[in-house]
Amino acid sequence: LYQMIPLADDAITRDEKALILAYDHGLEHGPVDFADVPASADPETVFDVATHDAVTAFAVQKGLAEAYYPSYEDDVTLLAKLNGTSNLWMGEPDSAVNWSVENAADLGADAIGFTLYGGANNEVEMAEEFRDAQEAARDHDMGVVMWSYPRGQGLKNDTSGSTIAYAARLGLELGADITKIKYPGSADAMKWACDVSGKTKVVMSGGSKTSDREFLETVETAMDAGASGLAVGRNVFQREDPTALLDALEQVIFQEKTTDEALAA
Ligand code: FBP
Repeated sequence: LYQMIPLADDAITRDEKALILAYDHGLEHGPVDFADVPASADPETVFDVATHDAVTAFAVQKGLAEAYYPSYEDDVTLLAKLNGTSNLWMGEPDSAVNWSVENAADLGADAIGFTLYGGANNEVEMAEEFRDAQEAARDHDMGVVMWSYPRGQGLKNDTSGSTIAYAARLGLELGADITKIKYPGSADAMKWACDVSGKTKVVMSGGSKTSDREFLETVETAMDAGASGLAVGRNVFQREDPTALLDALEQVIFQEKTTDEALAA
């Protein structure tokens, strides 16, 4: 008898696709990311944005989850970003593990997020920390999302096609359900990164803010190349009207509409 086996990432996807809203920038970049739209410094503003239908998961660090998630648990799917480091850190790329899987599960998180800086001097330690988190997440039936960002002394261009394909493959090799990669600059390079990811889904990282059209076109290209969605922060919360862009992203990611169709709607 055929039986549907639930995937670990079911809770953070819809129709096998994901739109992860990321809001760990206060740690990773500092308040400078909130300067253009000061309301975005208030976590409640962005938790409200995360209640949009298009958002399949909201990625935050522990402090925001503890303080704000209890008021939103019926409307927001929590992705616990377990590690992260401030931009004040000037050493070799590394990421402190700020949050345990057990604590995240107690708070009601459906998935974990974990950064791996492949190629950094600390890659070995980070991979071992990822192992612990990945195995604990499996024990709690939580999805696993890897922020796979090769960087470090030896990696001058961390968005070349070969580096990004390697980043994508690391997610599959180490047991992520979803790997978040930077856009490697072309449809062909994105397709190769998706092709080498096997059953692990690939989502594109949003990056610094661009125009509506430019951003949607890149997302459309990534989706056509085989991506399963997007993990985006600044391109949403740095807009005066994040809802309008999420409406358009919903069409491009979940309804297979073109950028022109999404902008015309
Ligand atoms: P953006 O869409 O704003 O790029 O956010 C995605 C993200 O991965 C965040 O989770 C994280 O804070 C940030 O990018 C890290 O960016 P970087 O390390 O490249 O500066």
